[in-house]
Amino acid sequence: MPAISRRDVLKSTAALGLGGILGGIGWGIVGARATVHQDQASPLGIADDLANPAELHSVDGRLHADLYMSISDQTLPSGPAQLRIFNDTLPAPTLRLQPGDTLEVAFENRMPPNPDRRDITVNVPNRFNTTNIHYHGFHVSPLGNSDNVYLEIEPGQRFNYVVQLPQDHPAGSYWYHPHRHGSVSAQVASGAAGMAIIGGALDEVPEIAAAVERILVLQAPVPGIDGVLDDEEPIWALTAERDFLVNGQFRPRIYIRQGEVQHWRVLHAGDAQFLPLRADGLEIYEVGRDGNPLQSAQLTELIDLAPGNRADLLVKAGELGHYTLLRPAFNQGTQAMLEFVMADIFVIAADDPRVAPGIDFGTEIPTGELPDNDILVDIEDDEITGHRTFVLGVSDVKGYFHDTLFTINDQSFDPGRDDVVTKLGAVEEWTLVNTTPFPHPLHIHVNPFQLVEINGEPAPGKPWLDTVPVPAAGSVKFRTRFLDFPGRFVMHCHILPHEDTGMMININIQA
Ligand SMILES: [Cu+2]
Repeated sequence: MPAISRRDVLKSTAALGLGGILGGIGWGIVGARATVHQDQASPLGIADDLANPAELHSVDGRLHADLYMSISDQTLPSGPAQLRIFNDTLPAPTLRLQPGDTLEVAFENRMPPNPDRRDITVNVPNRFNTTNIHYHGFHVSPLGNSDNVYLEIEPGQRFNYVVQLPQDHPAGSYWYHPHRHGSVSAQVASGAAGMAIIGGALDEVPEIAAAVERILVLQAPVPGIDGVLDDEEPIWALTAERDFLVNGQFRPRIYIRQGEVQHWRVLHAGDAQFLPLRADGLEIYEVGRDGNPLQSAQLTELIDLAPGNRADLLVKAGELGHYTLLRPAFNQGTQAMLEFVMADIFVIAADDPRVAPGIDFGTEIPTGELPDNDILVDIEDDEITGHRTFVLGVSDVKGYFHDTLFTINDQSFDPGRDDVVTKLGAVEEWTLVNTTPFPHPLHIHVNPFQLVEINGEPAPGKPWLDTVPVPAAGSVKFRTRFLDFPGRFVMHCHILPHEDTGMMININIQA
């Protein structure tokens, strides 16, 4: 049994009464079955166990979320901070959806007017109180009031998003975060992010369905020097993220019973540092990446997440004792990153009385092939309709932030330029070549891609991803189908200070 059963959800609906979180900015739904709200809670019911974030569940094909962004008083390990975040929570609520659902987000920008006085120059961080929302990894329209990252929602404005998921939307772990060019790094570095889960595929594997599910949203909010962040400087250095939080908690405790297998959905919602993760003494099997199932469960010692990546893990506990979820020291390009402990893990007795009654657990790891998401079929050579190469670079240009412009094919971002124009239905192979001494995690909107090569070598398992680290002075090759949704969207570096300073292109898919 999963920890959060349908029975619990129904109970929570009854407790809240209908419409407990119905926002009602113009949706006109009265008395219909409301989106279900579930408070944050430990999946084991243990008081000091890591709580899953609060959740909103779709009902009868519809999820209505009231979200706002404000400058919120929070306490970080480094002290009090004022953070630009959604709904005053770190992280924002998890959105739990099914393929075919309609997601309605009634969004309100509650931040104060922008204080900027200088002329706005594209590719210079600016107007930190202007925002929007991106549905990262969703295969949905990039137009209008859907996943449109060109929107600029100004302080005091409201906006109603309607995001229609296709019936064959791949299942998996996704997320949402602001994406307004110029303020995306400041807001994501503040902690504005939440998980989004689309049901199906992996969830139906019996061994995974039997596992208690944990959500781990990893973030390291960076406060301003004096109160609210009003300058890019505090987040510019790769080492700016110091105290990583898990679901808003610093170094939380995670409980797991002896012999238990838990399903961890891990989201890297930080803005710059990579997160290699290990939990020595526990068995970790990766079963999905960026929401998409791997071919089979892979036993691994090190889970390597770039900013934006998600991993679905099965974690199996052995001997009783204390373990850690650790980010070991490593080098990100030429920058040495320090080791730190993300969480303490306690393996407790299978019948530990602290666990709430009736929370069963699975003990098995699936051994066969994992189910595919239907539309993620291997792209073979004869399907390719075009090839392109993109060179990632950086240049010194006076007048820009730190005299730096990040570039793709020697150009920094221009909102008015179409860098790629192609037809709906095109199937392309793209090579990304990194000329810099740092890795850049490239993310493309709307359509996932199949990674086929890393540094000229075949990519093991050819995984489907939406964010791929391009190694320092290295390259990757991926294949993608531009399906279902015409319109304009972007590909960019998910080290977000790099995006805000130019490493992004426009892709225009013509019907
Ligand atoms: Cu980058």
